[in-house]
Amino acid sequence: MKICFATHNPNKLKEVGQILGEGFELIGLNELGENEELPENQKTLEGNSREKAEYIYKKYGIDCFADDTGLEVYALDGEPGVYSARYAGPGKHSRDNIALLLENLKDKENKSAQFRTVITLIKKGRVYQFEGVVTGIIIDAPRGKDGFGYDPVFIPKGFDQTFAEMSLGQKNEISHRGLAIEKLAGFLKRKIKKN
Ligand code: ITT
Repeated sequence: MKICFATHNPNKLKEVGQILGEGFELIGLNELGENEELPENQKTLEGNSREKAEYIYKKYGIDCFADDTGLEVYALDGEPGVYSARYAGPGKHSRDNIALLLENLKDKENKSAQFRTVITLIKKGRVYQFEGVVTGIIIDAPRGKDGFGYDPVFIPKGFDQTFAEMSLGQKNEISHRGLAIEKLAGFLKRKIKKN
Protein backbone atom coordinates (compact mmCIF):
# COMPACT_ATOMS: atom_id res chain seq x y z
CA MET A 1 0.00 0.00 0.00
CA LYS A 2 1.40 3.35 -1.08
CA ILE A 3 0.79 6.11 1.44
CA CYS A 4 2.21 9.54 2.20
CA PHE A 5 3.14 10.78 5.68
CA ALA A 6 2.85 14.57 5.46
CA THR A 7 6.07 15.45 7.25
CA HIS A 8 9.49 16.83 6.35
CA ASN A 9 11.00 15.22 9.41
CA PRO A 10 13.06 12.14 8.44
CA ASN A 11 13.11 10.87 12.05
CA LYS A 12 9.33 10.77 12.22
CA LEU A 13 9.23 9.05 8.84
CA LYS A 14 11.65 6.38 9.99
CA GLU A 15 9.82 5.79 13.26
CA VAL A 16 6.47 5.36 11.52
CA GLY A 17 8.00 3.21 8.77
CA GLN A 18 9.31 0.82 11.44
CA ILE A 19 5.94 0.50 13.13
CA LEU A 20 4.05 -0.02 9.85
CA GLY A 21 6.51 -2.68 8.65
CA GLU A 22 6.27 -4.61 5.39
CA GLY A 23 3.45 -4.11 2.94
CA PHE A 24 3.66 -0.32 2.99
CA GLU A 25 5.45 2.08 0.70
CA LEU A 26 5.77 5.15 2.89
CA ILE A 27 6.49 8.45 1.13
CA GLY A 28 7.53 11.66 2.88
CA LEU A 29 7.03 15.23 1.67
CA ASN A 30 10.61 15.52 0.44
CA GLU A 31 10.09 12.53 -1.85
CA LEU A 32 6.82 14.04 -3.09
CA GLY A 33 8.71 17.21 -4.00
CA GLU A 34 6.75 19.29 -1.48
CA ASN A 35 9.28 21.69 0.02
CA GLU A 36 7.06 24.32 1.65
CA GLU A 37 5.82 24.17 5.26
CA LEU A 38 2.25 22.89 5.27
CA PRO A 39 -0.61 25.13 6.46
CA GLU A 40 -1.44 24.87 10.18
CA ASN A 41 -4.02 27.60 10.77
CA GLN A 42 -6.49 25.82 13.04
CA LYS A 43 -7.08 26.16 16.78
CA THR A 44 -7.03 22.45 17.60
CA LEU A 45 -4.71 19.49 17.03
CA GLU A 46 -7.59 17.76 15.22
CA GLY A 47 -8.01 20.76 12.90
CA ASN A 48 -4.32 21.21 12.16
CA SER A 49 -3.57 17.58 11.39
CA ARG A 50 -6.65 17.47 9.15
CA GLU A 51 -5.66 20.68 7.37
CA LYS A 52 -2.22 19.26 6.55
CA ALA A 53 -3.56 15.90 5.35
CA GLU A 54 -6.26 17.53 3.21
CA TYR A 55 -3.73 19.89 1.66
CA ILE A 56 -1.64 16.98 0.42
CA TYR A 57 -4.61 14.85 -0.61
CA LYS A 58 -6.05 17.66 -2.71
CA LYS A 59 -2.75 18.67 -4.27
CA TYR A 60 -1.39 15.20 -5.08
CA GLY A 61 -4.44 12.91 -4.97
CA ILE A 62 -2.55 10.40 -2.85
CA ASP A 63 -3.76 8.66 0.33
CA CYS A 64 -1.98 10.33 3.21
CA PHE A 65 -1.85 11.10 6.92
CA ALA A 66 -0.52 13.98 9.02
CA ASP A 67 0.08 14.44 12.74
CA ASP A 68 -0.04 17.28 15.20
CA THR A 69 1.10 17.21 18.82
CA GLY A 70 0.75 19.50 21.79
CA LEU A 71 1.62 19.66 25.47
CA GLU A 72 -1.57 20.34 27.45
CA VAL A 73 -1.02 21.66 30.97
CA TYR A 74 -3.90 21.40 33.41
CA ALA A 75 -3.18 24.54 35.48
CA LEU A 76 -2.82 26.59 32.26
CA ASP A 77 -6.20 25.53 30.85
CA GLY A 78 -4.63 23.23 28.30
CA GLU A 79 -1.90 25.62 27.14
CA PRO A 80 0.43 25.62 25.25
CA GLY A 81 -1.54 22.92 23.36
CA VAL A 82 -1.73 23.60 19.66
CA TYR A 83 0.79 26.45 20.10
CA SER A 84 3.46 24.24 21.74
CA ALA A 85 6.11 24.77 19.05
CA ARG A 86 5.73 28.59 19.07
CA TYR A 87 4.81 29.13 22.74
CA ALA A 88 7.61 31.64 23.39
CA GLY A 89 7.53 33.11 19.87
CA PRO A 90 7.96 32.29 16.20
CA GLY A 91 11.60 31.24 16.70
CA LYS A 92 10.34 27.83 17.94
CA HIS A 93 13.21 27.45 20.42
CA SER A 94 12.68 24.67 22.94
CA ARG A 95 14.80 26.37 25.60
CA ASP A 96 12.67 29.52 25.46
CA ASN A 97 9.44 27.51 25.40
CA ILE A 98 10.50 25.58 28.50
CA ALA A 99 11.56 28.76 30.31
CA LEU A 100 8.17 30.37 29.65
CA LEU A 101 6.33 27.23 30.71
CA LEU A 102 8.22 27.02 34.01
CA GLU A 103 7.66 30.73 34.65
CA ASN A 104 3.90 30.37 34.07
CA LEU A 105 3.75 27.32 36.32
CA LYS A 106 5.88 28.80 39.12
CA ASP A 107 3.02 29.52 41.52
CA LYS A 108 0.74 26.68 40.49
CA GLU A 109 0.29 23.72 42.78
CA ASN A 110 -1.04 21.29 40.21
CA LYS A 111 1.68 20.41 37.68
CA SER A 112 -0.30 17.77 35.78
CA ALA A 113 0.11 17.72 32.02
CA GLN A 114 -0.32 15.50 29.01
CA PHE A 115 1.16 15.16 25.59
CA ARG A 116 -1.49 14.53 22.97
CA THR A 117 -1.02 13.54 19.34
CA VAL A 118 -3.76 13.51 16.74
CA ILE A 119 -3.22 11.80 13.39
CA THR A 120 -5.59 12.43 10.49
CA LEU A 121 -5.67 9.84 7.74
CA ILE A 122 -7.34 10.46 4.39
CA LYS A 123 -7.92 7.27 2.49
CA LYS A 124 -9.94 7.19 -0.72
CA GLY A 125 -11.32 10.58 0.30
CA ARG A 126 -12.57 9.40 3.70
CA VAL A 127 -11.26 11.02 6.87
CA TYR A 128 -10.19 9.06 9.97
CA GLN A 129 -8.56 10.32 13.19
CA PHE A 130 -6.43 8.55 15.79
CA GLU A 131 -5.35 9.92 19.18
CA GLY A 132 -2.50 9.08 21.53
CA VAL A 133 -2.17 10.52 25.04
CA VAL A 134 0.44 10.21 27.77
CA THR A 135 -0.20 11.84 31.14
CA GLY A 136 2.43 13.01 33.63
CA ILE A 137 3.81 16.04 35.45
CA ILE A 138 5.98 19.05 34.70
CA ILE A 139 9.03 19.36 36.97
CA ASP A 140 10.64 22.61 38.17
CA ALA A 141 13.94 22.35 36.26
CA PRO A 142 15.02 20.51 33.08
CA ARG A 143 16.64 17.06 33.39
CA GLY A 144 18.24 14.92 30.68
CA LYS A 145 19.85 15.42 27.28
CA ASP A 146 17.89 13.23 24.88
CA GLY A 147 14.62 13.89 23.13
CA PHE A 148 13.40 17.30 22.01
CA GLY A 149 10.84 19.99 22.79
CA TYR A 150 9.50 19.76 26.34
CA ASP A 151 11.01 16.32 27.04
CA PRO A 152 13.45 17.56 29.77
CA VAL A 153 10.61 18.81 32.00
CA PHE A 154 8.05 16.02 31.50
CA ILE A 155 7.89 12.89 33.65
CA PRO A 156 5.30 10.36 32.46
CA LYS A 157 3.03 8.87 35.11
CA GLY A 158 4.47 5.74 36.73
CA PHE A 159 8.09 6.67 35.93
CA ASP A 160 10.92 8.58 37.69
CA GLN A 161 12.78 9.77 34.60
CA THR A 162 11.92 12.62 32.27
CA PHE A 163 11.41 11.77 28.60
CA ALA A 164 14.83 13.36 27.99
CA GLU A 165 16.44 10.87 30.38
CA MET A 166 14.95 7.87 28.56
CA SER A 167 16.26 6.19 25.42
CA LEU A 168 14.26 6.84 22.27
CA GLY A 169 13.08 3.22 22.31
CA GLN A 170 11.77 3.55 25.88
CA LYS A 171 10.04 6.81 25.06
CA ASN A 172 8.42 5.51 21.88
CA GLU A 173 6.94 2.54 23.72
CA ILE A 174 4.84 4.77 25.94
CA SER A 175 4.66 8.05 24.09
CA HIS A 176 1.66 9.92 22.73
CA ARG A 177 3.04 9.73 19.18
CA GLY A 178 3.88 6.03 19.51
CA LEU A 179 0.35 5.25 20.73
CA ALA A 180 -1.35 7.22 17.95
CA ILE A 181 0.87 5.60 15.32
CA GLU A 182 0.11 2.12 16.68
CA LYS A 183 -3.60 2.84 16.28
CA LEU A 184 -3.09 4.06 12.73
CA ALA A 185 -0.90 1.04 11.89
CA GLY A 186 -3.50 -1.38 13.27
CA PHE A 187 -6.20 0.26 11.17
CA LEU A 188 -4.16 0.19 7.95
CA LYS A 189 -3.08 -3.41 8.47
CA ARG A 190 -6.70 -4.50 8.89
CA LYS A 191 -7.55 -2.66 5.65
CA ILE A 192 -4.76 -4.46 3.79
CA LYS A 193 -5.99 -7.85 5.02
CA LYS A 194 -9.52 -7.13 3.85
CA ASN A 195 -8.51 -6.16 0.31
P1 ITT B 1 6.40 19.18 12.14
O1 ITT B 1 5.05 19.88 12.09
O2 ITT B 1 7.38 19.70 11.14
O3 ITT B 1 6.29 17.70 12.07
P2 ITT B 1 6.54 20.21 14.87
O4 ITT B 1 7.70 20.71 15.67
O5 ITT B 1 5.40 21.15 14.64
O6 ITT B 1 7.10 19.56 13.53
P3 ITT B 1 4.73 18.50 16.37
O7 ITT B 1 3.48 19.03 15.78
O8 ITT B 1 4.85 17.02 16.49
O9 ITT B 1 6.04 18.91 15.57
O10 ITT B 1 4.92 19.11 17.81
C1 ITT B 1 4.67 20.46 18.15
C2 ITT B 1 5.55 20.87 19.32
O11 ITT B 1 5.15 20.12 20.50
C3 ITT B 1 7.04 20.56 19.13
O12 ITT B 1 7.70 21.59 18.47
C4 ITT B 1 7.50 20.38 20.56
O13 ITT B 1 7.75 21.61 21.17
C5 ITT B 1 6.30 19.73 21.23
N1 ITT B 1 6.41 18.26 21.19
C6 ITT B 1 5.80 17.43 20.31
N2 ITT B 1 6.12 16.16 20.54
C7 ITT B 1 6.95 16.18 21.59
C8 ITT B 1 7.64 15.19 22.30
O14 ITT B 1 7.54 13.90 21.98
N3 ITT B 1 8.41 15.56 23.32
C9 ITT B 1 8.53 16.85 23.66
N4 ITT B 1 7.95 17.85 23.04
C10 ITT B 1 7.15 17.53 22.01
